[in-house]
Amino acid sequence: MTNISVEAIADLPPHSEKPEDWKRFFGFSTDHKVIGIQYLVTSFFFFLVGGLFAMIVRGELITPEADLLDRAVYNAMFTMHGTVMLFLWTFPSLLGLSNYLVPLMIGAKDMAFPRLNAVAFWMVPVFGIILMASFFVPGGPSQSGWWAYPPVSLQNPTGNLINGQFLWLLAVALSGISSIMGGINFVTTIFRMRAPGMTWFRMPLFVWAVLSAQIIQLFGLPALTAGAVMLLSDLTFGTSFFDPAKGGDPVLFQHFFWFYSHPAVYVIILPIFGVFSEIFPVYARKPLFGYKVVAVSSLLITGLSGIVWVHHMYASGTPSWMRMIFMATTMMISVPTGIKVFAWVATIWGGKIRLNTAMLFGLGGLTMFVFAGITGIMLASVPVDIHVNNTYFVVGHFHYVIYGAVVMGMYAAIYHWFPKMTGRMYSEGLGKLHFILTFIGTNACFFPMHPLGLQGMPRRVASYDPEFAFWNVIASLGGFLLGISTLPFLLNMIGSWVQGEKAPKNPWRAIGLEWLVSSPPSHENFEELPIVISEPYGYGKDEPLVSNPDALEVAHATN
Ligand code: HEM
Ligand SMILES: [Cu+2]
Repeated sequence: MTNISVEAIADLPPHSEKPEDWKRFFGFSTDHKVIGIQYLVTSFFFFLVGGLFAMIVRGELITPEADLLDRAVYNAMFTMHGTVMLFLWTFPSLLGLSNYLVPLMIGAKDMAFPRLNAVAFWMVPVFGIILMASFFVPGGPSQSGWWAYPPVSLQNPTGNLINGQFLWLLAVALSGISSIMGGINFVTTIFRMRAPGMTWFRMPLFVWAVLSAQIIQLFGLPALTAGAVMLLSDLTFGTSFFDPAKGGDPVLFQHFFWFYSHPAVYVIILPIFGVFSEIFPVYARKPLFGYKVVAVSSLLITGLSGIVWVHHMYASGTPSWMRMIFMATTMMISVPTGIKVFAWVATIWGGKIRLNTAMLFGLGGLTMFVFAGITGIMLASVPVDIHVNNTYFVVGHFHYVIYGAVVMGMYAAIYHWFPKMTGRMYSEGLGKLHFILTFIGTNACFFPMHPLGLQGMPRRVASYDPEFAFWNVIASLGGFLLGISTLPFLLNMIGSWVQGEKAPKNPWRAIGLEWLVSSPPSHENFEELPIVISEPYGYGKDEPLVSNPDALEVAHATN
């Protein structure tokens, strides 16, 4: 079966961009690999910005009194921290990874709509600037948290049209539009541009995961964007969709918000599940256990993700019968998720494990995810959630997911594909130092939040009762360690890219189309399309992946 869209390839601009030319990273490029790296680098910049805000928040919380910042500034800090981390780091960095890998992994020469792809990327710095501009308007940035719940988010004490909340809503709406463009592009690319022989069940699991995640974007984002626009209208034009003072319904906003924002956590975690599925077979040198079941479980998670959002609203006056239904649907998601965890453990089990930096981050991320899964099931149960709702327990749970699994999984991916992306090898010594600091820092920072929450420390407060001081000091020290942990990473990435050892085509002896082409790949990826003849993850089976490897190689030798 051939799924090549001729029109889409003909749409590519005729010029050829040489992989050695670094200037192309600073301009409007339509090469999915350049766009992928542009996304990754831009989002890492914002990761550092969001991290700086986190350091300020933890700096305030190292003592019980609110002595470092004004309370309003504190509120702005955690709001901007959460917003930057989600909309400017997590989503764009995952899009960057997906952009780089998906066409290579399915044997395509580019994404289906290369120009749309570039436009979607360039919107990221634009809404980043809009969001940062809120530091310079009277009244400062939004203080209502990344949830932006009304009626708090409808307060506008300055009375100005351009205020922090307005800019926040504008940035979020633009981010939604950019992500919808990305969703259309990925779904089309995966459906229409697979190389000959790349059937559904020969597709790498990372591609299955990206497909499942991007389907969520297409059904969920319209709800969030609609909610944001209605809120913007309440704030700016005095309509009363959500304003209780004028007869509006603030809980309605929560439905709009969580109908998207719960599934969004799978938009974030599914690609990381995909990374785990790619990395474990390579470094354990075994086929992935239960490939087809793992593939289908991604789609199952996508389906279930749409019917669980009310678990964020157990304490919002939701009637008991409804809470019970959503508790049941939420618990159901642990089934396909558990299947994946089981498959990874079975893959690693008894393998010849190579503990390089990429694998360490993969294993570390998996461990952290399992821990977060346990606290997640606790939060899904109505009685537990009623007790710890809006305490630090919740903050601890989601940072285990988002730092432990997502950030560590992202690091695993960056190390694993670094030689492919840059044509250079990274330094294992610096990489391992980075891993150790990250692993200790994550646990020291976020574990203490669980006992704090169980003891009743509320979230989003600048000061607290001195009985909570002990765990908060540890959390703050852990947070600062995490800040420091980014230094060896930066040093490694920049240093190795400039003067690392030259990387061969396939340094990890991995199986996958991306490893058949040169490092870094040429502008067109494949001179001649690969013809896929076997299933992925055939470690130890000695089967060729494509019937024309020589054609691919010859084409690249001339490049
Ligand atoms: C060094 C790393 C980090 C530290 C020390 C840290 C710390 C914190 C703290 C203390 C809060 C405030 C909790 C509250 O008042 O409710 C918070 C909130 C939050 N964090 Fe982090 N965090 C870090 C990394 C991340 C990352 C990587 C992400 C996402 C990718 C993230 C996403 C969030 C979100 C969404 C909130 C909620 C903000 C809100 O309530 O509006 N954090 N974080
Ligand atoms: Cu949820």
